[in-house]
Amino acid sequence: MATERTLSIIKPDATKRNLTGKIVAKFEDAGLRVVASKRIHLSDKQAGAFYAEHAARPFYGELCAFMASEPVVVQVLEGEGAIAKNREVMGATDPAAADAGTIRKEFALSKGENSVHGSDSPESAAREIAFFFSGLELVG
Ligand code: DAT
Ligand code: MG
Repeated sequence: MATERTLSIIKPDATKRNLTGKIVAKFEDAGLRVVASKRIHLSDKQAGAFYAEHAARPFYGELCAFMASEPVVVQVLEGEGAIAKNREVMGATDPAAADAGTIRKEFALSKGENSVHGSDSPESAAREIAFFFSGLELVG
């Protein structure tokens, strides 16, 4: 499997509860490497642009407001099969359905406040990394 990069976001519910380090440790323990990282506070508009693919879903307004409610930590993770590996470490969207040991099982509060975002395909990863980072900020 090829070395890949994926976009990870530690969401407001997790930064607020001071869980950034514990979440990054889960990714690092799985063999993923942080090659870019920053803490930012999204505006409602920026959150809306990032999640534009979900604009028609009933929870879109709530999702954007939540993502803009507190700071987030956006990171690029690199490793073998990083896109799938990151999703595996995150666990299912709904923490009630997430496997034991996953970030969402251990830390997520609900389907909406679920602690982490991870790109779901190579195309999403490329778009989402470019949304937050310039090439200069990716330090492999
Ligand atoms: P994922 O984050 O696992 O890729 P997704 O892309 O389907 O899940 O949805 C994006 C985010 O939207 C998700 O992390 C939390 C929120 N969301 C999804 N389904 C929801 C629902 N039924 N109710 C409230 N929020 C939801
Ligand atoms: Mg998704």
